[in-house]
Amino acid sequence: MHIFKSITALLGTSVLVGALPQKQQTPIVRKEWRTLSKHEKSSYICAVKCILRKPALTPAFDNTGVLSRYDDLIYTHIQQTFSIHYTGHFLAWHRYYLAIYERMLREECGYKGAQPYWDWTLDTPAGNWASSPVFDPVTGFGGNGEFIQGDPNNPFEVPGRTGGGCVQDGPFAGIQDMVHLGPADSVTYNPQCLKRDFSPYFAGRYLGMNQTQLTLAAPDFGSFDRVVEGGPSFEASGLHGGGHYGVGGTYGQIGDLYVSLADPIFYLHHANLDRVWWSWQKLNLTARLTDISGPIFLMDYDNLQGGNVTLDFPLSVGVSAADVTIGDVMNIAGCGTNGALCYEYDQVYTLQG
Ligand SMILES: [Cu+2]
Repeated sequence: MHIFKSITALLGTSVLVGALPQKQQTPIVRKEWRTLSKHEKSSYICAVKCILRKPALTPAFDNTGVLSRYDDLIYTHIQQTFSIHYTGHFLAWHRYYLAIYERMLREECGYKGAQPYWDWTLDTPAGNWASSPVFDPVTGFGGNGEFIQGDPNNPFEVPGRTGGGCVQDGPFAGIQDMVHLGPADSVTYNPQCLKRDFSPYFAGRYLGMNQTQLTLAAPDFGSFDRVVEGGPSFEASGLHGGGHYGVGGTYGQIGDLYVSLADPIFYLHHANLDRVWWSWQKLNLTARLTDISGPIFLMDYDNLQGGNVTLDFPLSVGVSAADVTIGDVMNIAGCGTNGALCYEYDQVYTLQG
């Protein structure tokens, strides 16, 4: 975070695309992937490919793996990994981050639509997982990686994993240097294919409507966030881990906490997490537009290292946009008057009684 502050000071404000993600007055509407037309799907994927090729704004360093605008975002996520997960601002940070990605696709790559979301409840139970339209080789993001034998004695093996190698089909198959960064926090150039390691079992267990309802039923933001994020172990997962490990398993990039966004499906998964948060907010909107809590520091739920975040807590996404506060992103349809964001969802989840 601090490194970007000094870079911004060095380069002046010209590298910033603007303080707010969208300047339009009417919210753009995010829709579910499978409801997009064929043309909308291909123009989204085309814009993703454009961002993957656009030169990075992050100043180059020795052996840099930060080559593209797409990498700019991965880099800032790597830098902040331990300060934006298992904290009170986890959802707010990722909400802002996603809006910046959406803006990059629109303003830098000519994409006309809104960021699509992936309602994974539609692809459960486990038996439906691999045939999700999101994984379609022609109208989606391609499917699983080829099967790689794992290590059954490794406690970090994701239960039910079925792949682990390079993706075999779809728009990102066969690209030897699709991913430049990682594994984990490595930022030196390391060309890799995109890997996936589906766990239909994991997805079925943590991404169904039962888990979504359990999440929506949380009485306050603090408990809501903890149900979404779950605990650090596989058994304690929530919706967040369900998507990461259901697609990424042990060996796929999206299962790697640092470089998870190297898989473009990350953005559809997180859009749906954001939609779950917005659905929860809408159950009692007036109160929940300002309901924020949870620790400033990683897993510091008892506040032994610091306090809880508040609405004026700053969020930084590095070179791609100016800092905002949590308060700026509480309303997704603020449109400049009530915050930094200006989008809506075509549908939200409701709490089933
Ligand atoms: Cu993250």
